[in-house]
Amino acid sequence: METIVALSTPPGTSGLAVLRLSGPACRGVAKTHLGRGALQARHVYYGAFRVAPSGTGAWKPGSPFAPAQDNASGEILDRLNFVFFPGPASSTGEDVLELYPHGNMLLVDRILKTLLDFPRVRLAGPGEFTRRGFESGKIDLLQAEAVGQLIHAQTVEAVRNAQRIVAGALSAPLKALRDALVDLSVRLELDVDFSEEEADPDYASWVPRLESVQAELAKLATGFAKGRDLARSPRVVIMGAPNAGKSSLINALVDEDRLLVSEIPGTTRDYVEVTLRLPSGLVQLVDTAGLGRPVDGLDELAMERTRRQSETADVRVWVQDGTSAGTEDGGAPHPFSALASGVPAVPGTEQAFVLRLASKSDLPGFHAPEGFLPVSNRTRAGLREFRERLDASVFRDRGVGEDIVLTTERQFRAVMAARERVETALHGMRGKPAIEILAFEIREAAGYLQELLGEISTDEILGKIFSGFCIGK
Ligand SMILES: Nc1nc2c(ncn2[C@@H]2O[C@H](COP(=O)(O)OP(=O)(O)O)[C@@H](O)[C@H]2O)c(=O)[nH]1
Ligand SMILES: [Mg+2]
Repeated sequence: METIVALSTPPGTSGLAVLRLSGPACRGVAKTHLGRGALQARHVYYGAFRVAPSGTGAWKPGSPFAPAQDNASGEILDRLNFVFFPGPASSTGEDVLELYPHGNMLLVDRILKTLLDFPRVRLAGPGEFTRRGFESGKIDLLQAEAVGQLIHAQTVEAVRNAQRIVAGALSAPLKALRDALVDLSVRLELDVDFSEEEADPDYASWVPRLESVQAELAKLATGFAKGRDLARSPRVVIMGAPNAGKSSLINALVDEDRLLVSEIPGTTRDYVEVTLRLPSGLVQLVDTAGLGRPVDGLDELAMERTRRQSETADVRVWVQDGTSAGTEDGGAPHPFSALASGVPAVPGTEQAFVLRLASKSDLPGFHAPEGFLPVSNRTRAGLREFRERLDASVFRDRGVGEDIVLTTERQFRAVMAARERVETALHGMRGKPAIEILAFEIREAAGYLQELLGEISTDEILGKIFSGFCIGK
C-alpha cells in the first residue's frame, strides 16, 4: 500500500497549514524527518522537520541503513507541531501523520517535496483520504459523500444536513430498511420451499410490513426535492431602472469594486453574478441591465436578458433612485413602476419583489416611498438592515428542520429503484403471487439500498463520487 500525502488546507498564506499523510510510511517519515523513532498515539509533539542528511538518503521501511540515532539531521525546514494517529483507530484506518507547519507556501512546498521524496509516498488524489476511510469500513458511502458535501455546502442548513449524515443519521434508518427487506425475502424463500405442502401462504401479515418500508422510501424520495435545493446557493436578482444604483449596491455589499459603475444610464448591459456571504449561507447576486425605455436595439436585448434572469430568481430585489432624479424620468410614468408596488407588469414575472430599496439616501431631496428601505451605497447607511432582511427572506423557506434529506442524484436514484421494486412486490402480493418473483423483487430492492450504502460498489461509481472532492480530504 502506498502512503498518500496532501496539503489539507488551501494553498496560500495562513497562520498554519495542515499536511496529512496516510499509510505505512508514516512512522518512517517521523523517524527520518522529525527525529522520533517511537511515537505515542494522538500526542501533540513539537519538533524540527529536517531534510534527511544528504548521502544517506531517506530511511526505507525494513532498510538496514536506518539512521543510527533517533534524531534526524540536516537542514531544518520548520519547527512545528505534529500528531500521530496509529491505524486502525484513525480516520482512514491506516497510520496517519498530521503536520502543522507555518502557513507559508514557500516552506510548505519544501516540506511537501521532501515528503514526496520518501519511498512509496505519493500525492493523494481528490477525496483519497475519505475513500480510504470508506474502504477500510470506517464509514459507509453515504457518510463519505456527506464529508464532501460538508466541505462544499453553501448554506448553513446544508452544512447541518451533511453533518447529520456524516454522523450516521441517514445510514441507520436505511440499514434498518435493508434488514427488513432482506428478512422478508428470506422468509419468502423459505415459503418457496414449503409451498408444495402449504398451498396458500399467509401474505396478509406481510403486506403491512412491506407497506411501511414503501412509505419510508417514499418519504426519502420526496425529501430529495429539498435536498437538491439545499445544495444550491440561491439567486438574488437585483432589478430596477437604469442609474438606480444596482451595480453600486452590489459593490457596496461585497465591499469591492467588482462592477462597473457610472452616471451614464445603461452601463450594465449584461447580467453579472457575484457571490455574497450572508449569515445563513452564500447567495449569487445577479446584477442586471436597467429596465426602462430602450434607446437602442442593444438596450432591448439587455432588458430581455434581465427579464429572463428575473424568471430564474429565487428572490428579486427592486432598487429605485430615492432622489427626484429617479422619479421624474421626463415626466412619463416609469414603465416598470407598477412592479415596485408588487403588481406583476413584466411578462413572465409572476412574483412580486421581496425587497424594495430606495437608494442614494445620502443626497439632498431624498425620499423613500412607503415600503421602501432607504439605503446609501456611498455611506452604506441601511445596508446592514438590508443584509438582515435579505438573509431572512432568502433562507426562510429553505430549511429542512429536523428532517435529514438525500442530496445527490445517485442517492435519489437508488431510493427510487428500491421503491419501484417494493411497489412491484406489493402489487404482486395483493394479486396472485408467484413467490419466487416476489422474493426476487424484494432482494433486488435490498440490493439497491446496499448500493446506496456502498456495501456493493464498483470502482467506476467510487471514482465518480470521490473525484468531486478536493485534494487533501
Ligand atoms: N450619492 C450616491 N450616489 C449613488 C448611490 N448609488 C449609486 N450612485 C451613483 O449613481 C450612478 C449610477 O449607479 P450604478 O450603480 O451604475 O446604477 P445602475 O445603473 O443601477 O447599476 C453612479 O454615478 C453612482 O455613483 C448612492 O447610494 N449615493
Ligand atoms: Mg449597473
